[in-house]
Amino acid sequence: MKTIETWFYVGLLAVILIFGVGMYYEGAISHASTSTQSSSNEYNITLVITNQNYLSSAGRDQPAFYVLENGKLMSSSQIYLPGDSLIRMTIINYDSGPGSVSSAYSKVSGTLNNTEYVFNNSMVNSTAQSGQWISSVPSSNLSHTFTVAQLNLNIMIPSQSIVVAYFHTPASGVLNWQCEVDCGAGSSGWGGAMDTPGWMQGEIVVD
Ligand SMILES: [Cu+2]
Repeated sequence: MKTIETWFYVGLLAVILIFGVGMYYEGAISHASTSTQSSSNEYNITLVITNQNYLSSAGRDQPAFYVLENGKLMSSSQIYLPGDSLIRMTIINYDSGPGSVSSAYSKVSGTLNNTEYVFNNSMVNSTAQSGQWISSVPSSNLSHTFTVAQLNLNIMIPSQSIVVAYFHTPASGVLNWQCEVDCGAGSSGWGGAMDTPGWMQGEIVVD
């Protein structure tokens, strides 16, 4: 009786060990291979850029970023993201270009492999799924950027396109986002939307 009981517990321990190690390996493999796919703490957010927004301080139409939430366009003056997470950001841009950007922001940075996926370039309403990974957008086709200096994050947005980019958030904090393309009002292009929160700049609240 005693021996049978001992063997039972030895067997149980073996099952737990084998199963546990197997699960650990499976977890490690799926974590490594899904860095561009879904993972448990991946968070999806979609931004939309439109170009027919009347801004009184500019006296004319200006482009603006919105956060798409439950089918509604919400203000981008404060964008909420979870901390310590892989963010999958989709940006749907109905605006055209081109605009100029300083050389500091002429490449995609701060994203997975310093790249971003662009599809439907110049065909924002197309449902075609083909696209490509890119590391920069030529200024002749650049419309806006979504730039967060504190994260060295620079997502470049071509005219009338859909962009998908992956990046990680810090544990917590309040960051500033800014478009770095001179798409606003005034002689410099840095007035109007460019210096108005919820248009071409704002905060990212990470917690
Ligand atoms: Cu812009």
